[in-house]
Amino acid sequence: MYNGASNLSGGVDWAFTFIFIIAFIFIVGITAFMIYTVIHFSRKKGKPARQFESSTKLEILWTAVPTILVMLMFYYGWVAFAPMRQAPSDALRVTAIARKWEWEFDYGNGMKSKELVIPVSKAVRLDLKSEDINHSLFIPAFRVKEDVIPGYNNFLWFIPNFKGSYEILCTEYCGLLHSAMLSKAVVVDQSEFDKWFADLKNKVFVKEPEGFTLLRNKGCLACHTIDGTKLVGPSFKGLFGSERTLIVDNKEVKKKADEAYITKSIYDPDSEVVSGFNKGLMKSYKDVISEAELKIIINYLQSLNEKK
Ligand SMILES: [Cu+2]
Repeated sequence: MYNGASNLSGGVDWAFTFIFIIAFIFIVGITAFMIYTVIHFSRKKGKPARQFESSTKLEILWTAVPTILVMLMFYYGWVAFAPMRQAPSDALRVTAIARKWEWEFDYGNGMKSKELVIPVSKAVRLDLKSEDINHSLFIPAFRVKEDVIPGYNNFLWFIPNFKGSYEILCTEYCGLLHSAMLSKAVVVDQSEFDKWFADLKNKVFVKEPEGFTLLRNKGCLACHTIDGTKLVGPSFKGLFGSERTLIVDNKEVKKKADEAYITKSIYDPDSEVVSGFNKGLMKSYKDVISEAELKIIINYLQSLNEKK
């Protein structure tokens, strides 16, 4: 018997195969019939043209056959689709968070992971949440895909059949680094999962600096790193107090990265862009980051320089 990577993949594959076979038979059949007609009924010398009236038999046939085929396609599609909307109530529930441009999996109680680690042969329900714009979560091997829309509670579920690592993609174009919005579903034994889960729990108690939490939750780390890696925007490493070369009105200007500079960079990012980076990629965070939060972030950036 067919055994796909998830409990849902068999139904999807069969619906696809069924539609494909019918489409294939029709394209070959219609093309062959067309070629035959062109040759057989072409104008020949001495042969008068014949006129045909309607044929009830033919009309019934070409109405009934496509109707049956389309209803069968609908049936197999429905049989595959209906279970996708009925998640078992005892499924492991994880919130999948989408933001520009990363996935995060929230196991509750502050336990978050960049990869979806799940036990094999157990139902998993992903509640889909977007923190900014429309995304779409796609796990090709499991044949599951759902849109992740801000303000709308969507979900998907599946039971992974085998251990292994499977790709997770975003399939709704969401901006510059859309193609890099990737993660993995790692399917492991129950015992291995329990161990991983316990580790995750322990990590929650190691408190991260408040400034870092803010940078992450506001989405800053999608474009800026704290380890010196250059992404869409400059890294935060060594930023505070350094001399920056900026492009202001097409002219190079040198400026020290102090409190006022960082405030301006966050609230009015396009007015001064660091040389070598592009204008228009960052919106103003005036409505997103309050002044109190800004203070915490500035203190954190300052602290990045203190520890070596
Ligand atoms: Cu996306």
